[in-house]
Amino acid sequence: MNNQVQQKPVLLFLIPMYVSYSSFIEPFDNGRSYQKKDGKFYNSLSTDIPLGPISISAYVKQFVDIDVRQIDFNVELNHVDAFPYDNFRDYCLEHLNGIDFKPDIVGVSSLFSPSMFNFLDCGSVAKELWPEALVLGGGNIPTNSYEYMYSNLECDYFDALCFGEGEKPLKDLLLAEDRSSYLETSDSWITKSKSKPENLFIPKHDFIEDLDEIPFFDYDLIDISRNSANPVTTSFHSIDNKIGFHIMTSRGCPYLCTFCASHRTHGRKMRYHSVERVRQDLTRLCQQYDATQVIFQDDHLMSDKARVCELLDIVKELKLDSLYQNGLTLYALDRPMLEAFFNAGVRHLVLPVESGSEKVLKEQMRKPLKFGISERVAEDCRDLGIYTNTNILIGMPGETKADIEEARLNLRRIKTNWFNVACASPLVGSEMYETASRKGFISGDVMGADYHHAVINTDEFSAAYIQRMQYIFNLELNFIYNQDVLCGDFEMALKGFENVIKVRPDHAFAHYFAAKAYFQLGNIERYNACRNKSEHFAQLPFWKDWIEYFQLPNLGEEVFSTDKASAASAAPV
Ligand code: B12
Ligand code: SF4
Repeated sequence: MNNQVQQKPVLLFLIPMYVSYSSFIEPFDNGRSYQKKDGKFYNSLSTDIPLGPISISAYVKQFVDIDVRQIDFNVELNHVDAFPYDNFRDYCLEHLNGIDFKPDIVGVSSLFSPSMFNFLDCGSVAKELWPEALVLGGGNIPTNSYEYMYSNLECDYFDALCFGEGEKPLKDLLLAEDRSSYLETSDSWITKSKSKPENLFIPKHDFIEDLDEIPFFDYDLIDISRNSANPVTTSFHSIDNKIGFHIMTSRGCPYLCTFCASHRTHGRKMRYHSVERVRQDLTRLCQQYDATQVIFQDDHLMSDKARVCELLDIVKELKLDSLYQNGLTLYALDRPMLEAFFNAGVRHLVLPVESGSEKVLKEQMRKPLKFGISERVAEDCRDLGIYTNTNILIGMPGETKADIEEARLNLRRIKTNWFNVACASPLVGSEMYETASRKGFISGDVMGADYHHAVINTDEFSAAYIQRMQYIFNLELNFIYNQDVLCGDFEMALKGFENVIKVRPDHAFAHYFAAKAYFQLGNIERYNACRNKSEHFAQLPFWKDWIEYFQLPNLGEEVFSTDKASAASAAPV
């Protein structure tokens, strides 16, 4: 009798570090960072559950007996005590050299342009270590940049790159008798030879129309306790380090926002999981994985309001906390809808206001949104007790300095709790990228375009101007004209300031405004502590400049008025 056990083929998904090596080891001044045991500061890495690979895994396992594993370098790197490497590749090589299995297929998955070179490193290390393995790439990066990757970067180590969603293309590849010839003939796989311009190959999406055909995602691929130290979700106001499970109940978005690249991978047509299926998944996450919180990642959750109400009922019934990381379409958030969110326990929403200029919203962003709606939604949320973050972009091609000044004034009317102000980034795959590159507006590294660094120079403004204005907006909207302070909610304002201090302990403005809030609350001990810190950090040249720019008065001089409203009067005109 032959006792030899037939080994299943192993498919290994690799998730590269999402940020570039340089921004990992030298985090931006205005970004999130954390200190490792080696004493150095590193950029924060998001550790959201990668839904692409766990969806593909669940789908292909229906057809093929395969052992799927996954290494998410963002999770791994959040757990190392030091990073003594000169580049990501050396780390990747050492890590993968140490694993105790040999994959037959390696699937590198990446969604974000800044991770392009780490994505390539994963592919090249995989081929070096396991030359026999089929090395594949998928996600937004190869979907949008396959030509550039094969022709300019000569990434021969990738046997093929997947265009768009990967469930069906990978299933068909795994089932193919001759995988090499399948890759050469499939419409959704791009190989080096197919990508040569003379072949005129145009890849096509191979979507699953009814998302219920994908079984319950393979959450077993991740170790949730390691993923849960997620700097993104822990920054949510209502989060108390709970274990959050990401889900996506629909795919696609019909809108045409010029700065968005999502449609390139998922298309513009809405596709859904049925409400019943969402109920089953959420119930299973609660029962089998002890989930207490779910994080919806849908691009356009609000496309069907009646469906959203049903989903909220399920969330409520299962007593789940729920987060909506992507901004929800504002026009759909009328008062009854916001009440439905509140009744389902939602206490935090992200508002994609994007601009304070109607002209920019309409002409530069093609966003179907009236500024008045944004004002109303923020006010309703405050009234109901839903904390809001508001996303703002500045520096779109076609935006003028006058538009930016108009936005700067108008945004002071949005009664949100916090603003996230970003420099418009030309995401590869977006219309904005096409426009900006056609007009020669892009300077610097678009692959690194991650909303922290301005890279667009137009006839109207320079990237340096946008970079500076982004920080002015940030300081002005979050500190000088902080809406919690203006509304007299000093406790809430303090949460925001303390959050900033947690990630930037030398933030002189956060200490300054925290001191003012403590004073208003009558906590003189904390007032003194924050005031001392603010004065200490105000000596740093960086903060000296900004204090001078905003002409911040010395704390002791104006704060000793007991009139609460005086906090607002400290704002310079
Ligand atoms: C959730 C999400 C996040 C999460 C993290 C997601 C994660 N870990 O998976 C967080 C909040 C961290 C995040 C952050 C950011 N995000 Co984001 N995000 C998304 C979002 C909304 C959903 C991703 C998702 O889960 N999709 C669902 C799954 C099922 O699809 P998928 O991951 O694409 O996988 C499918 C295919 O890509 C493919 N595939 C994927 N991998 C593989 C591998 C193989 C081998 C194969 C064959 C196929 C394959 O098949 C999968 C199944 O169909 C997308 C938009 C979107 N709809 O995809 C934007 C998106 C990816 N984000 C985007 C951006 C710009 C950002 C930020 C820069 C935004 C910011 N302001 O900071 C940051 C960057 C983070 C960083 N550098 O650290 C852009 C990226 C475009 C680009 N070229 O860079 C997108 C496309 C949105 C947009 N507006 O265009 N994001
Ligand atoms: S930004 Fe959001 S609403 Fe606009 S097209 Fe992209 S997914 Fe749709």
